[in-house]
Amino acid sequence: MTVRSARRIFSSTQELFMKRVPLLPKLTLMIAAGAIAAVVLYACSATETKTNNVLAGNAASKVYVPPGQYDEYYAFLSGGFNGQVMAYGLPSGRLLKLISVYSQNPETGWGYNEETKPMLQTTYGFVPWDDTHHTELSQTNGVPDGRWLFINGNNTPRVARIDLTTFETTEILQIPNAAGGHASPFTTPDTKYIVSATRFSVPIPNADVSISTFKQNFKGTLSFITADQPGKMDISFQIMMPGFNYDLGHAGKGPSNGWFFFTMYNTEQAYQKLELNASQNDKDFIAAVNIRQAEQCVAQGKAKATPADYFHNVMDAKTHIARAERKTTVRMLDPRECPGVVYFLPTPKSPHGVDVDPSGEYIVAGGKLATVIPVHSFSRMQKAIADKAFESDVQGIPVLKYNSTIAGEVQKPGLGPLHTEFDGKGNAYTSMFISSEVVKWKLGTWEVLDRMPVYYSVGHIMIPGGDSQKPWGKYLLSMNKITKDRYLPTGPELAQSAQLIDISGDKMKMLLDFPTIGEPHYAQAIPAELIRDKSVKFFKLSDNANPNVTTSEAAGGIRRDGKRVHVNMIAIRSHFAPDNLEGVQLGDTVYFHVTNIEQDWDIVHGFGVMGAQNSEVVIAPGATRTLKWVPTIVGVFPFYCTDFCSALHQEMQGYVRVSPAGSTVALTANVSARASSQSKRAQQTPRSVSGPR
Ligand code: K7E
Ligand code: CUA
Repeated sequence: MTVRSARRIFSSTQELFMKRVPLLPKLTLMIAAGAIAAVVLYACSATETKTNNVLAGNAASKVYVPPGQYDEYYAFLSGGFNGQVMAYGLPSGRLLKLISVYSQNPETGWGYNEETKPMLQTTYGFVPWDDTHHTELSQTNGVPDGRWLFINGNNTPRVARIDLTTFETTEILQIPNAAGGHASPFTTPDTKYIVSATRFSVPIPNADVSISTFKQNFKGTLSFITADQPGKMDISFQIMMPGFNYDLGHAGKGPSNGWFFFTMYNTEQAYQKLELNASQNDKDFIAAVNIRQAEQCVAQGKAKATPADYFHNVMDAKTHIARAERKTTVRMLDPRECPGVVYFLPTPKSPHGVDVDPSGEYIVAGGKLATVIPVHSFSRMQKAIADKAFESDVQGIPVLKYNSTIAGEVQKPGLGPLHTEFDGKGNAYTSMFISSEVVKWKLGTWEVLDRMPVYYSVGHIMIPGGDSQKPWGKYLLSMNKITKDRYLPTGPELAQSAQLIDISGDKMKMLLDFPTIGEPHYAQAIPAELIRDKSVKFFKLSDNANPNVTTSEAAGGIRRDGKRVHVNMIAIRSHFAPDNLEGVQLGDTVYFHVTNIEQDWDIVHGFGVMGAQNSEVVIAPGATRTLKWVPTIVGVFPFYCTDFCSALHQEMQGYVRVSPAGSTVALTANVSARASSQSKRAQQTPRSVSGPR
């Protein structure tokens, strides 16, 4: 009980007295009522403290993972405007790893070292940042399988694949004919396709036109990307759509498998002051895309080969070097040429999320300005299509009647419904951005069952597997945009937060509150055993096909190629070899190719050189990483290991001497006495790799 509700008792006690004993002097009454209220208040606060402590104790034990023990789930939270992905353990909320995707990361050298730079290549050149919104686990038969994690790039539309055996980004595909890859990278139940839809309509192909020609010239596209073969992501086809804003998507499943649903807003086609002008229509749409029909039309040659400009970047599994390939065409489908490929379902009002329940029958929209949560029925939609229950047509796309597809509406759910997840037990949970709560309701009866306040302004919520056919419905994670007074102040900018809620019982229970990095929009989670045991511990040195690999100390060295100087170097506890380099001249570009020749789990070395206008690199055991360095002044510059790897980590260092251009100092690479003696021993045995190149 709170002080406020105790006050309510106080005043009602007062009223009671007033009614029953109207003749008593008012003052006596006040004193009597005050005394009662004080007792009530005291008793209440005492019980409250006790109950809270008991609750808190319970909650703590439910999220407590003792030192040395593993979490039950891996959770992958998007990093929002930091452009990366964070892996957390649940229920503890422990941060396990920041996975570099679209943003350069000086902590590891991602996007700074030569091997990974091509991953960030786009038609706009090297793009060192993006905005990630939605993580999506690959699925088999509609269930997350722990093979890959996909993540969208929202700003420069891209999709990325993260390999969950290494937790490394292995592939990035740019999406052409698009602007704002927001409805992405949601998967079909077999991971045959992931999708990306334009958030912002633009001229397609993009062109220099007046913005006021929006209605004539601006279009949207829906991209279907083949995703089930690592290294081979590609745009299978695009569908040209009217110039609206496309927001979110989810695949059908079970009976609706083969369909994809996308929300859209700004059907008003406003191009200025959208806040006002795109909120006029009472209903916008969900687009229902028939994938099989699209595939058929593509097979019949109805998709036009359309010029497109985009990059496909792949990290080679053997060399650990990324290559970027430019592509020039896509197949574009016009719904007018392929009847039955898209239908519009009217949906109130400026819908945001669209979520399909585990049975595949219900399609739930989050109408952020709507007063209800509208739920469409897939079977009713099919009947409406068969009956041609159309109310109109938008650029060749039939609009179904609202009443012909709607299954029900959740009444008075709260304010600002955004996203819905499912527990697999017939319940749905919807985030309410404006009223800052998670609302639990029942599929089929649409009744609200429970509410949980969250702090504050929740965006997405996530149940492990909660958008799949088999949710693990034990926990719900609420990802909140605003934390205000929740944590110790850290200046004007505060962390976003995640809150873990127990949903195993009838009533939701708040368990844990932890700050997050960047702004997680969506997240995915999966039982740890589906990933844990497949985790790679080190890269086999014998499999390292990087042309600049150095597999033994004896193989290290230095060589000049015009103005380029290549250093082949190994790192092992606790030295580099070679560790003294001379003969570098001003005007040279130096490439340090460092191979970590350790073959042991978690033995990582780093490499940094003084004055480098780059970053350091971190090198996993068995891997080779190349740091480019352009010296700007003459002198002697130390380099050192940046990862505290061993007792003699501080000894893990070397020097590189830079002489004036045209100097006669010979190009030499010395190794330390210890490395040198090891080299001699190594030289007596046959070497798999020839000396410095
Ligand atoms: Cu609602 Cu980008 Cu999915 Cu943010 S999005 S919350
Ligand atoms: Cu190697 Cu520190």
